[in-house]
Amino acid sequence: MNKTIELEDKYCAHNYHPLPVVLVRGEGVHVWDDAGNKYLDMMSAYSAVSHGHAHPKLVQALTEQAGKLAICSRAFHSEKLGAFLKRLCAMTGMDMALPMNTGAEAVETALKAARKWAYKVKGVATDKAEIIACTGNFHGRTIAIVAMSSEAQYKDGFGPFPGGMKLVPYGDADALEKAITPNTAAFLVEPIQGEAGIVVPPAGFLKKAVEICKRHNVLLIADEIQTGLGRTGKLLACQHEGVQPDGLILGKALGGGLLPVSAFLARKDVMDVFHPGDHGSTFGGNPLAAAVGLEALQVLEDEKLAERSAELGAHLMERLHGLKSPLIKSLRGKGLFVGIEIDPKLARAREVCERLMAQGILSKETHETVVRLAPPLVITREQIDWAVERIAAVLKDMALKAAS
Ligand code: PXG
Repeated sequence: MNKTIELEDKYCAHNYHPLPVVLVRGEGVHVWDDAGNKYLDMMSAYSAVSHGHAHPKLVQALTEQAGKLAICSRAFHSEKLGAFLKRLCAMTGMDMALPMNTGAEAVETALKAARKWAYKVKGVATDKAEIIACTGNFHGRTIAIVAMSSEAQYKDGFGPFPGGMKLVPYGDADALEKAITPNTAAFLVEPIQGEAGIVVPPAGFLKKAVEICKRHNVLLIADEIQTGLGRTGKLLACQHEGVQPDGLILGKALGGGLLPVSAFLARKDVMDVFHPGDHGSTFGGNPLAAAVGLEALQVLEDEKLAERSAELGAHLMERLHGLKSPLIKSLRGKGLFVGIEIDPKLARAREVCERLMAQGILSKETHETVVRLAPPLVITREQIDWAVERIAAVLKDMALKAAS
């Protein structure tokens, strides 16, 4: 075993099963391993690297701010936090934002906001508030969040769980309406389920869901940690259906591929439930995060990353449809957020990823059957074509093996 991997294997908890490659450098859409091999990154750290690795403008914003003031905590004001959140609110059509670091923290923030809004504004009786989430959801890994999971492994050994969570089948608006009671605070939903395997709900689902939520005075909170900031071909995936959520959760790409930066955004009447001391985080909204986040939004607009994702995602999908491999059971996604569902009778998605790695493409399977393709949004058409040729060769080889 490679010495670096051996060390990690010995001292790092085994809560992941990485592909056997040690990455040492990244630039744009490429990463390099410790032996100097170059790979096309078709995963972008689960969409955290939408801007590409080491984007020069983002690295400059980071280093300039790091040399000036990196961390000061929210006990004090800092120069760029207001400007960053103003820009974020203006771009997403929200009134206010609460900055955090990781996705799970921002989801936790959303849950707390929804509950407090239910008690203080909607008038739900103490401790009766309910949150409705969807089967197949992935919102992170805290205890409150895995309490909402329909995946047995995410919960196994971590109980007891907080109550007040309900699940409805993803994509089923009627089930949502049936599940709502006078105690329902919020409906939490991913516009496209990433971890579930790039699952796109039936057309019109989000639009119906937002109408139902409005009718019952329930907050629709969109978890766009993975789908947001251009990944699916619009700034927000909700915009494919013209939906403006009451609450919005962003993370991953908000940190420009350099830092963990997340935020919960909402209408003013929701955000106003928070008073000093109710909620927070030492690092949330730190000067470094604000400087990088602000520049990440600027680059997103300047380089038209959402538009690129729409155009190049359509091209990638068209090319993949052209492969006609027996291994491909279905192709799903929007923009540069694509899942290739592999027929489990013929091959394992993990093996596809391992073989792609040998061809210079990094990706990661999800749920044993789906190969995820979500490259940095700065990828070019030529680079996509290069990747599709290799994907075609790998699938062809594996189809021959499966047939023999
Ligand atoms: N919501 C969604 C939709 C996500 O995809 C989270 C919340 C949680 O974000 P944080 O920053 O707390 O991981 C995610 C995360 C992993 C992993 O390595 C995480 C995600 C996707 C795939 C793997 O645990 N998404």
